[in-house]
Formats: sequence, structure tokens, C-alpha cells
Amino acid sequence: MTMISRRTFMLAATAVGALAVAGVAIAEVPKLAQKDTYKVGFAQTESNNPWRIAQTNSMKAEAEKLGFQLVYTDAAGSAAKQVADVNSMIAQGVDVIFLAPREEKPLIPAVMAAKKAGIPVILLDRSVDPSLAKAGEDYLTFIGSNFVEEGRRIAEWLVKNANGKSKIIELEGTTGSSPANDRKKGFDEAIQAAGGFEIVASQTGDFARDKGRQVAEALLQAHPDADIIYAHNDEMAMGAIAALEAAGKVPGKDVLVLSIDGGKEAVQAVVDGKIAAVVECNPRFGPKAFETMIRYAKGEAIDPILVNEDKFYDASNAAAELANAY
Ligand code: GYE
Repeated sequence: MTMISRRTFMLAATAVGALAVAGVAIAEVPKLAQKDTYKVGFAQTESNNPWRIAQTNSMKAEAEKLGFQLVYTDAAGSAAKQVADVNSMIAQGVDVIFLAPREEKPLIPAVMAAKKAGIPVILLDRSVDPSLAKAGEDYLTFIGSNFVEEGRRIAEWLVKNANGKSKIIELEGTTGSSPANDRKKGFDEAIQAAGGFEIVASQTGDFARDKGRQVAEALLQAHPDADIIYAHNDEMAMGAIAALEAAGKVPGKDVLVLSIDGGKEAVQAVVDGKIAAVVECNPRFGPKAFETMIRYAKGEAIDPILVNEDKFYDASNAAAELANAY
């Protein structure tokens, strides 16, 4: 897949597209007609955690509220299946495709196929490689959190609250996904700038609880002096807590655990003192996703990135915020 350039896609698109006759590359996102109701695709990447389930529920609830038909697919953690899911939505003639791309590069063909078929794509929560597909050109916009900022915020909290702890194990998200790339970048850069810390190991746990537990277990054995674990999401943080407890260590005391997502279970773990701090990653996409699509149909200009607001939880507010966490 990495061998296929954006230019190759554009050439393929123009070769068969209507504009090939005129010899012009298609530079615009397909238009969306104003209608009373729509058939809308939502290509989810997986459903193995509360964050994904909250996102799916939010999308389904909003579609229902508006009376739109939702064609929902779950790629079950496979980028190849997600590409096939998008192709099937194209074949079913949906008006718009909401896509949560599992990884940055493998989903490029899906974005380009929808464009070629005249269907606008809105990226939700994860992005695609910006050198291969562009907002406002190949897809309409990206709606989601600023992941670099999420990583930076958790690092800044750590710098202020480390209390002498300094050796970090980092559990990365799915390799090749935009949140894994950017949460690493934001955190690592801020930690390096602060000085006095060392990332002793950084390895993927694929955003999954059991993988996170296994990787944390192996890395704790290799680095018994590690006293901080930074997990790119709650699932891996919960896995890391299980690994710590199995190793006879006390999370929150022997080892500080830091996380991103802010689901109820993780916020409860902050209340219990097992997680030190969590940056929320807001999963409630439904209202903003559908509002953006309707604004586009009306002919409004849409910004290339629509950033979600994220909260922050630590011991100072976790108990008060618990009821609001997803
Ligand atoms: O943090 C994670 C999920 O892409 C922002 O993916 C999302 C991430 C989220 O599986 O828990």
C-alpha cells in the first residue's frame, strides 16, 4: 500500500472519471444535495472498547433523531475489511460516508473510491495521511480531538506531579493510526523539553486491554525500575494496572499510571487512586457529525479540521466528574 502514491490514485480516478474527457483532475469534494432525509454510511473501525461503543451509540442516536437511514459497518480491527465496508456502502448508494479510519495509509483507497463515486467523506476521530489525501479536496473534513495536544497535556501534568519518579514505560496505540502517532509525538516532545525523565521502553499495545496487559507485564520485567506508565488509551491503562498488581506493585504508589480517553472505568480508577491522571478524548460525535453534513448540504464552507473539546481528570475533580464521564 505504501507504494501507491496520491498521484497514482488521482491518475486512476481521472482515467475513468467523467472529467477525464476534459483532461482535468477532480480537485473538489463531491457536493451533497439538500434533501429531507439521507442514507448515511458510518464505517466503524472496531467495537472492542467503551470508547468505540459510546461513539457508535452517539452516531446511531443522532441518525435516529433526524430520521436518517444509517448503514453501519464494523471493521472488527481490520483495515482491509474497512476498505471493503466502504466499497459496499458506495455500491449501496449512500449519500455521505462517515469514516473512522483505522490506520493512516491503508484507508486512502477507500477515501479515493468514495470521491470517485461522487460521495463526500467526513473523517471521524482518526485521520488519514495528509500527504496522500487532503481535507477540502479528497474528503470534506476531519472531526476529532487534537491528539498531539492530548499527549502534551498529560506530559505537562506529569512534569508538575512526578514527585521524583522519572522512568517511563509508554504503551502506544495501534501502529500507523493517527492517535498513536500524535499522542506519542505530543508526550515525548514535552517530556524531552522538560528534561529529567527517561522513556525506558515504548511499544504498541494496539489500544487493547489484554495486549496492553501482556506488553506491560513484559516491559515491567525488563525494566523493574520503571515508575511511570503512560498508556495511549484507557483500555491499555486498565491492562497495565492488572499487570502491576500481578507483579505485586501498587499502582498510584509504586508506579504512576497516566491515560487518555476518560471513560467511566478510568475516571473511577482515578477516584480509587490507581490512575493518576487522564485526558479525556470525547467520543460523542453524533451531533457535530450530522450538523456538519447538513451545513455542507446547505452550501456552507466547512473548515478542514473541526476540533473536539477534551476534559482533564485527576484527583482534584474525578469524583465530581464521574457521573458525566461516558
Ligand atoms: O482513544 C481509543 C480508540 O481513535 C481517538 O481509538 C480514537 C481512539 C481512542 O480505540 O480508545
